[in-house]
Amino acid sequence: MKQIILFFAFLFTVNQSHSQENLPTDYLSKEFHKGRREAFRNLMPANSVAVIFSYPERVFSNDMNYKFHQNPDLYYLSGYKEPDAVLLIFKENQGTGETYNEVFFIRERDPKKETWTGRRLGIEGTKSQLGFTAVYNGRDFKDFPINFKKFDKIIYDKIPTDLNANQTGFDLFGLLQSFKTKAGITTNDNTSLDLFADITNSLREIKTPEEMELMRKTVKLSCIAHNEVMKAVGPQMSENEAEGIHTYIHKRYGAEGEGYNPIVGAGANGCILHYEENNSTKIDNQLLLMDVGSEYHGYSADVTRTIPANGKFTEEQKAIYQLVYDAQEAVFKICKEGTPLIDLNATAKEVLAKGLIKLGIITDPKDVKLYYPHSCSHFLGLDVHDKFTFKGPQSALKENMIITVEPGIYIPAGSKCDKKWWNIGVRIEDDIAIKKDTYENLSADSPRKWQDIEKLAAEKSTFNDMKFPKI
Ligand SMILES: [Mn+2]
Repeated sequence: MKQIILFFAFLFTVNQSHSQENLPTDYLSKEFHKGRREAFRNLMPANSVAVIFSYPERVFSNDMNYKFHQNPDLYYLSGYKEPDAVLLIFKENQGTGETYNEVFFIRERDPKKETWTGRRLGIEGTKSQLGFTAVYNGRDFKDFPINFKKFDKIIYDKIPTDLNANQTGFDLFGLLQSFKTKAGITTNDNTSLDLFADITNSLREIKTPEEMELMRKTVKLSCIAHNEVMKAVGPQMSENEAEGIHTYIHKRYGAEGEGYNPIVGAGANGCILHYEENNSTKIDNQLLLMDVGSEYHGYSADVTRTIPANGKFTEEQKAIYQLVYDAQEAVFKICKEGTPLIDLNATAKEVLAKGLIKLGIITDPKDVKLYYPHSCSHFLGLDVHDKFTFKGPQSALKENMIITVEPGIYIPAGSKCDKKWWNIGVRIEDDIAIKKDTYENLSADSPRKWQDIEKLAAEKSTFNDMKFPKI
């Protein structure tokens, strides 16, 4: 027992005397986050306050939580990556004497807990690393002198309703309770949701140069992962292992993880749009559809490649693949500022319908939706399905937006067409930065032409030579 106590005493000392070393140096800067708060404030109406909470922690199993993921809006506005926090942004300066226009209530430092669950930034760290001036511990929110009732508008997002208080009472649940009491919110008053969404949508849909740099990085390293799997994959490999190569490479390049659950599906599984089991033990001589993208410092890539496990497309696979490729090329051509958002999918659909008719798979162009049931594009950034403004048919692409272009064709077994097409599922997805008169394909590092994929598949991968003991 004494040894154990000594051990913890040792950890405690280490924790107290050393801040963390060898951290990544390319996080978003505090100036970035400050700039985003200023932009947010500019869009707020007069005499208003915005209240932005961290995401809740969620149970994985018994006393283990899922790895915490910050609310992307709070991360965007602050850079803070811990739970149990609330940020207040005021339109006008508050207080007398030393005035302030933002206050941040964060998770209190607790050396004992930090020994178990990791370092906390605390008040000092939030001031020095994230550039805030008015920072308090969460416990101080309850009695902090803010008269919410004096504001014409309180701007906040959806409030989670399924949380329980922990022992401290100063966690997210406690902060939410204090907010509701202070602001006099008795029901789930959602009147400010539209305004919160309008502001965050209009900011986040346009990427700043700093964000663009992180987007380039997350997409680039995801392409490296796709390319390595193209080389490594074979009929004997499992879906799970193919996924593992992706996730290994993401981490190898410093990504925190994936922006969404990877979809790695062979043959029939490739025809299931959000297939996430990835548990087929043998890919066999089938097509492998991989929709996998890393999350790097909060920013998600979203790249899909479809490859033949044995390195060669069959004639039927090639025909479908080429059709999806052509649809993607047609959409790329209109990727520039001013193109109405609704034109993207209309273009993809038209090419796919014509092609499916030509191949004899459908006769009525309307039936394209049987084999192409989703849409062509979404915004990309801190969320894989990122925030954007849609105000009807006039909403158009703008410079520095990032969208995906991802047509696909999925022909499950039993479809009303020649059997030779069954179990072919193809999606090609790239991440596109919109410019004034053109576009930039951020995922151009991973081959899209079937000829280029076959060429790369013929190369050997480092992973082919890895040997592990049998179990
Ligand atoms: Mn996507």
